[in-house]
Amino acid sequence: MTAQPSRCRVCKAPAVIDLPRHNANFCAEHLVQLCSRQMAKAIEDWEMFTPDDRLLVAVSGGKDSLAVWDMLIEAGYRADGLYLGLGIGEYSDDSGGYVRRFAASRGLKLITIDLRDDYGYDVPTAAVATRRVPCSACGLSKRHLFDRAAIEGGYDAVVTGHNLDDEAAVLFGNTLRWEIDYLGRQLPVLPAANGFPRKCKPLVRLTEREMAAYCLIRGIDYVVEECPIAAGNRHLGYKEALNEIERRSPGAKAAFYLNFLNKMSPLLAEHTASARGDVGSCAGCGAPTTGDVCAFCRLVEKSSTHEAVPVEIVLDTRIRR
Ligand code: Q46
Ligand code: ZN
Ligand code: ZN
Repeated sequence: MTAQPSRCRVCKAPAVIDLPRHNANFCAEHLVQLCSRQMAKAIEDWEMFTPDDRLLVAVSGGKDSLAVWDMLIEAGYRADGLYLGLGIGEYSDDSGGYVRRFAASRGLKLITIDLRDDYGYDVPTAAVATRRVPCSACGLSKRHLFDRAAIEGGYDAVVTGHNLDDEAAVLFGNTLRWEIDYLGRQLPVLPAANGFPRKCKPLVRLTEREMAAYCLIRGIDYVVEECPIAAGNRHLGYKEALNEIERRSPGAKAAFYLNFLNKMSPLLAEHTASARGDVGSCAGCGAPTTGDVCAFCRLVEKSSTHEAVPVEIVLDTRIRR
């Protein structure tokens, strides 16, 4: 007996992807439709933004951020891109190339900031200068510069490409340690407050695999390699663990995250609101901060005066750990 080719649930054409969590297969056209519908549902359910809003999409050159930018434009939203050059060797050079080519091919506006050119440091140097893991200085730089670009550019919201796998992995990590403050803030949309812009994650209902298929179908080229200094990152381990659970129980990952949002988040809201401290302005850059000088200005001061560190040194250090 020969196996029947799988068919699209909607139109019965040959399928390009099977999605066990939906217990269905889809052709290219209907997978793109499913992705758009899931994004629209997240935007609507969480009241992220409206077509009148001006959006700033943080694009890294990876599949998720390029896909969300593409989907927003296709859906008629006004969305510009923001690329931050992190100075992580060849990986950053390649990532920047994908972003620039994507923006140019679609005639989209792209804002570029480069840590080395504009602030005198890069992520490997900051990691050594602060004696912290690279992701710590990297994350701080991203948060600060995305917020600032959005406020200064008059954008209504910052959009990031975090997907269901990313959010479920973070939730898993925070739950393992019962990090109540982090859990309270783990929402697909954070409203503008205290000088910070609104932040939205329209892809939280879509998986990594679905986004990779979306990019393939839409002809979006993206950087496939992971960040070289992410190796050993705890989230990668959580993703693997969740993938194993998903393999045994399709749909478990989405249930874990989406039920958290529906059932647990409301219970944590009160705790989150009372945890907010007083916020003033940074003496250096004017950004909102609870101290005199914000963490980003302190990072710039420490890192820009440090001798430049090539990415290989940070890689070597990680391997020896
Ligand atoms: S935080 Fe860490 Fe990423 Fe920065 S250093 Fe690489 S892995 S790029 S999302
Ligand atoms: Zn179809
Ligand atoms: Zn500052």
